[in-house]
Amino acid sequence: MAAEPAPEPARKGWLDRLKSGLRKTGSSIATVFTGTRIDDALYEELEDALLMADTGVKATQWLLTDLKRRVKEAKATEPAAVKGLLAEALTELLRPLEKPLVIGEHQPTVIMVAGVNGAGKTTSIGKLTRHLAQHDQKVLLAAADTFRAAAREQLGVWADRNTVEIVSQEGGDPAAVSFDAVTAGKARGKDVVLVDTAGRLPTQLHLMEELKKIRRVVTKADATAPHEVLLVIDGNTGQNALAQVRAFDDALQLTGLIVTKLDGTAKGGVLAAIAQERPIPVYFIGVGEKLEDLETFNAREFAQALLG
Ligand SMILES: Nc1nc2c(ncn2[C@@H]2O[C@H](COP(=O)(O)OP(=O)(O)OP(=O)(O)O)[C@@H](O)[C@H]2O)c(=O)[nH]1
Ligand SMILES: [Mg+2]
Repeated sequence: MAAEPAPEPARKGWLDRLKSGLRKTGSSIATVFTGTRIDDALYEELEDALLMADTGVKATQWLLTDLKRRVKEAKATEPAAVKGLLAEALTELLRPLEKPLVIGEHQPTVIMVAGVNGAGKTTSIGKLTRHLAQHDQKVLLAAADTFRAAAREQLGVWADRNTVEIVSQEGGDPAAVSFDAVTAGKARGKDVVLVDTAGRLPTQLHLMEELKKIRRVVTKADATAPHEVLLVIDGNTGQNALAQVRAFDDALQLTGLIVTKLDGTAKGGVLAAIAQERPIPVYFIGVGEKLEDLETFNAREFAQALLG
């Protein structure tokens, strides 16, 4: 295994939280390797543990095949060595998800944020705003969740906390608010416009149409926008997360994901399933409710946290 530099202190604190969030998954996968022999029973137990961790049938099979090849190549004889090889296999599978969000190629960079109800869209936008402000980016928020007054207020609170401007309109049309925000972002020289949308299920077709409309109308305000279309996924959703990724990607052509609530009871394996079926970059992961609880995704760190 290649030597990696030790993580810096702030990042380590966050890693600990990710690890404790994924502890249950980690310990059930780790017990697979406590025996003394590499045999069919070990692989069967591992298969069960991976499936229990939301890895899904396809990604689990892929990992097992890849792992067996690695074990053969390395001529491994100890279960502990197999665990190390699994970490390698998982890291490689997750690697395509590791990609930074690039800001600065457009002025402003327009980022549209979508997802099911309660996934953590608005909270993630608040955290992302802070992250961007720390990198000296001027941010404008668009409250395109116009259905509920509470939703506008919630985004307003995040705007105040971050002291950034917000475009909002009582009971307005979400696409119109988004159009205004992109236009204002251009006029006011903002670096980033973040568009918050209302939660919806992919099965609510009229609401999915509304999202597509927001996307189209944003393009009318700026022919190159939206530059990023992000899906926020609750890490606790299990295999349904994969269905969400497929449906929102088909409707909106996603450019990135934010996976939230990995500090709780999430099992984490679903990222392997996503990597295998729709490898859309995971720009950030959420590990708590506070402003600073947003981190970039690192395949090796995540694989290690997942394996305990
Ligand atoms: N523990 C934890 N809680 C989170 C995280 N991200 C969001 N939450 C919580 O999840 C709940 C829903 O978050 P919101 O940001 O309102 O979700 P939303 O997707 O905007 O919801 P709607 O707009 O109603 O669809 C809130 O209680 C957040 O504090 C996270 O990373 N970890
Ligand atoms: Mg919201």
